[in-house]
Amino acid sequence: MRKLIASVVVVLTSLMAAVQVAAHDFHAGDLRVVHPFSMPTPPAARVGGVFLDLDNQGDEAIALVDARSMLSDVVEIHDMEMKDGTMRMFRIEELRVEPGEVIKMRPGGGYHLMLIGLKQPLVEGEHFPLWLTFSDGSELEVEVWVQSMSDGAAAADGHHDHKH
Ligand SMILES: [Cu+2]
Repeated sequence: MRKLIASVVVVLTSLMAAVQVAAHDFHAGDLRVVHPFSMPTPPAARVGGVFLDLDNQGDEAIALVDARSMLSDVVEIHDMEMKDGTMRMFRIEELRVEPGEVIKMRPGGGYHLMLIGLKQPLVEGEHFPLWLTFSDGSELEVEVWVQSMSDGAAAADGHHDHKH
């Protein structure tokens, strides 16, 4: 009987794995950093984007103030705006997350982290560490998954289903 239950559990677990797109998250106190991902880059690319969700589950605002990676000279926090009919991106000093707020970074617009001076291409399926610094002085190491936009966005959004 015990063996039967064990195999049922195994089957259920693999079914669930097949339905859900894999996601991962990290915690810095009351701040949850959900599913950091990058899209693969062409061989000669000098920049790459990192996308993640910042979910402030605490009572106080917190801001992302810095980021760094071994794969690029610098990592900047970027936002985007429409100017004269074209989308341009620009660096911001910090990204503030209010209590209860979830900021979702997605390819194609808005906030993102920019790897500038990329030392090697970002290859589908690979992972790399990224260090985030927050306004309370804390630092968090997260693992960035390199995956195509649809996979990365789906995984990050799937992770938020319980909130809908
Ligand atoms: Cu940018």
